[in-house]
Amino acid sequence: MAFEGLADRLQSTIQKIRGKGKVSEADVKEMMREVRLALLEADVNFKVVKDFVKKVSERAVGQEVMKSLTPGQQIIKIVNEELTALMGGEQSKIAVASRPPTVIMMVGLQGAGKTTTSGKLANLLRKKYNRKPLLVAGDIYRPAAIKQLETLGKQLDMPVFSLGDQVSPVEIARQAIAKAKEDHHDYVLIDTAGRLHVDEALMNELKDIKELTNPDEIFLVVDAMTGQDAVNVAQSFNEQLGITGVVLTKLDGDTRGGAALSIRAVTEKPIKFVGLGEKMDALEPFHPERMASRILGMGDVLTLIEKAQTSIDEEKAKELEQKMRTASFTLDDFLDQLGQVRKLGPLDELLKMMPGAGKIKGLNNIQIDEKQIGHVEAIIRSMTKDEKLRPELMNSSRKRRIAKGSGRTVAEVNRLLKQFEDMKKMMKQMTGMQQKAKKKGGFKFPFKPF
Ligand SMILES: Nc1nc2c(ncn2[C@@H]2O[C@H](COP(=O)(O)OP(=O)(O)OP(=O)(O)O)[C@@H](O)[C@H]2O)c(=O)[nH]1
Ligand SMILES: [Mg+2]
Repeated sequence: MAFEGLADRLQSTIQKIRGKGKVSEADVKEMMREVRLALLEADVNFKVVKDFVKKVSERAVGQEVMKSLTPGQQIIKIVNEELTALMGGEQSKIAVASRPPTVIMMVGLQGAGKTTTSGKLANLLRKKYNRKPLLVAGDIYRPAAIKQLETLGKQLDMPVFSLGDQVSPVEIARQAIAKAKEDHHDYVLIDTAGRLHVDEALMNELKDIKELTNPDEIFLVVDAMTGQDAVNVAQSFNEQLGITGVVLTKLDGDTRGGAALSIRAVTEKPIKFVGLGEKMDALEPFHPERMASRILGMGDVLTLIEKAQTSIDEEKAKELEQKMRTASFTLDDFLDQLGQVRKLGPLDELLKMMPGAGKIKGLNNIQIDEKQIGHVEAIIRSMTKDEKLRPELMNSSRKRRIAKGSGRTVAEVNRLLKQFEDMKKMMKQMTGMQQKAKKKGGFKFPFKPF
C-alpha cells in the first residue's frame, strides 16, 4: 500500500508524544527531526519538507500547545492540519462550464494513465454526478491508442468520438465538441498523446488544442510511482501549458507518497483525483484531510462512508438498522448484507480503510477469500424459510441436509451458525453503545452497519 513507510514512521513518532502531559521544546525538536527524516525518506521535495517542519515547529512550541493539558494531542492535531494544508486543504471540485459542454483535456507523459483515467473519469461523472460524458480519441500517434479508448468505451457502454489517425488532434477536438453539443453531452473528455519526455512538439500540439477548445480543465495525469519526477513533470507542464489540476495515478502501488505531498506545494495546483487500480471504478476524488488522517493512522472513515453510501441501497440500510435495533435480524438479512458488502469492493481494501487497521500487524498479508462468501451464501440458500427465521430449529439432520444441499460440510454449517449468533450479539452491543453515545454526543457509527 502507498505511504506505508511514511505512515509507519510518522505514527511511531507521534506515538511517543501522544499521551505526554508535558512537552518540552527539546521534545518538539526531537520529534520534528524524525518527521523531517520520514518525509525526506518518502521522497517529499526538500524545500517542501523544510517549510513544513518550520510551520509545525512554530505552532508546536507556541503558547496554545505548551499550556494545554494534552500537548501531545495538540501537536498531533497540528501535524494533521499542516499535512492537510500541504495537500491543498479543501477538496477541490471539478469545473462545470456555464454553457455545456464542460471540456476537460487529459495531458501527461507516456504511460502515466491518461487513457485509463479518461475512461474512469467518464465512468465517475456518469455514476456519481449523473452526467453524460463524451470520450474523445485525440491520440493519433500511438498505433493502438484509439482502439484502447474504444475498448474502454465499449466496456463502459460510453460513446467514443474518433476520426481515425489521419485527422489532426485539434480538428478532432473541434468536431468532437460540435458533436457533443448536438447530442447534448455535458462533458467532453479529450484523451491526448503522451511522450517520453516533455518536448516542444508535444507542448505545441497541446497548446493548439487548448487555444481552440478553451478547456474548463486541463488535468495533468502523473504516475505517483515516479516520485520527484512526477513533481518536476507537473511543474514543467504547468509552466508551459497552465494546468488546472492533477490526477495522481497508481497510488495502489508501492509508492512512498512523496508526489502526493509535494505537488500542490510546488505547482500550487490541486490534486483532484487519485487512481487506485486498473479497473474502471478505481478513481476517487482526492480529499487532503482524509489523506492526512490516513497517513497519520487515523483511518479513512469518510471514504468508507462515501463508498457505502454510493453502493448500499439506502432503504435497505435503514431497514437493516431498524432490525438490528430490535434484534430481529435474520439469516435472510445476513445474506442480503453479504450482497451489499460485496458491492463495496474487495474486502481487504475496505479493511485497510478502517481506523486503526493500519496498526494490525500482518493485515497486508491477509487475503480475504471471496470464495468463502460464496460458500456462506450457498449454505444460507439451502435453508428453509423457517430455518432462516429461527436458526434455533437447527438439529443435526437439518444441518446434514443443508450441508448436502450446498455442497459444504456440517462443520461449515455449524461455523456459520455460530458466526451469525456472534454477529447478532455484537450488533446488540454496538447499537447499545451508539445509543448511549448519542446521548452524550460522542461516538458515531462509522458506517452503515453491515
Ligand atoms: N495499478 C494501476 N495501474 C494504472 C492506474 N492508472 C493506469 N494504470 C495502468 O498504467 C498503464 C498505462 O495507462 P494508460 O492509460 O494507457 O496511459 P497513457 O498515459 O494513456 O499512456 P500513452 O497513451 O502511451 O501516453 C496501463 O496498463 C494502465 O492499466 C492506476 O491508478 N493504478
Ligand atoms: Mg493513452
